[in-house]
Amino acid sequence: MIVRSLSEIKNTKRDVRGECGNWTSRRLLLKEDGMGFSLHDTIIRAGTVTPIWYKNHLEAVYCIEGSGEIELVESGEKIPIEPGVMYALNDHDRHLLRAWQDMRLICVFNPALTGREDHDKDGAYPLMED
Ligand code: 9YT
Repeated sequence: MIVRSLSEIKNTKRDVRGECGNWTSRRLLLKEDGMGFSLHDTIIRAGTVTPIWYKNHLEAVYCIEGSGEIELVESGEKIPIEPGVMYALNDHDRHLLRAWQDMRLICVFNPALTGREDHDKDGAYPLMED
């Protein structure tokens, strides 16, 4: 069994700050943990807008703190995000993520991230080999 707490991964390689400065992702489970998905406790900074397009991954996101919105690029639809709301990018949906307040999001990625992935110019993560 794996038991891991947020406090023990702070300031380790599992604590990743996006180059854009908009988010910090604390990666509780990674590919090396063998679960078939990765699990992140992510903070999105208030006042930021992050373009995201996970072409290579599926992501489910559950908001537990703060507020913001998703804007789907293709349709223009805007979806409010607040504690208790989950969204799943089951169609690799290209979107803008806006945070009105600091948002704390629990994120699950399939396939699992390997550790240090950061967004590329399109807001995607590459598929990494170990
Ligand atoms: C919601 C979202 O995708 N935010 C960007 C960071 C990402 N969730 C991660 O690596 O934890």
